[in-house]
Amino acid sequence: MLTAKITPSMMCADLLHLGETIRTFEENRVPYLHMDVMDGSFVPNFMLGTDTIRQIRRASSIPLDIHLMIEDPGDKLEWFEPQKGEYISVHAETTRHLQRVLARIRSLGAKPMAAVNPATPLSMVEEVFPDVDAILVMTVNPGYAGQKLVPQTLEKIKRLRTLLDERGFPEVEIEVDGNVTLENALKMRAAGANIFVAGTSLIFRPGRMEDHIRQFYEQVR
Ligand code: S6P
Ligand code: MG
Repeated sequence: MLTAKITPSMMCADLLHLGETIRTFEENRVPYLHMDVMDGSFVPNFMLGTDTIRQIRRASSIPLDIHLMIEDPGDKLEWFEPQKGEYISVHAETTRHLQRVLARIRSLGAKPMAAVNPATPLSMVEEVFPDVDAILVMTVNPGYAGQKLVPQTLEKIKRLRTLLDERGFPEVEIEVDGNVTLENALKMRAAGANIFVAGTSLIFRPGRMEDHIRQFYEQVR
């Protein structure tokens, strides 16, 4: 089983205390920071721009996990200056030449990830298993924080894990994004996910972030 990792969704962080939040994540050895990029077209919201990404990269030693919820990400990849060790995810729904874009992410030294919305079948990403480090299974419809889990995505995670293992890609990780409560994380983990986007349901819920991180690692191994 691949190691469980937490990736806090920075769009949920309190912007007025961003520096302290990043310090807390560094002290608690959070492995990635999830950066949501929304273009108001593919998803009904605007979020995190290129300057914000650049600034957070400068202020933190934690590699980024950049989730591009934008039309034609292949045309805009360089805007985000992908760095070695960072994950870059592009959606199967918006990327016409998915294999080409994933290969380009890899050639830039970053870790390619293909993302699918709840209603998108896994067949949309099956042919790019050799080109990815991870598949991102959206467990809510992208656009907002604070939504409820789309329940059938749990079974989808399980099917994906089986498919990856059967096809000879046991090292390809599964990231889950949306309503990752502790309770849902346990179910997602049992289904085969290993990278967990932590938003308002987990790390940014009331209480101390360090306690939420500890509790996550104690329970979701
Ligand atoms: C949603 C976005 C996510 C959210 C995250 C919020 O479109 O891609 O990364 O920020 O899901 O977490 P929660 O716990 O509020 O659903
Ligand atoms: Mg996201």
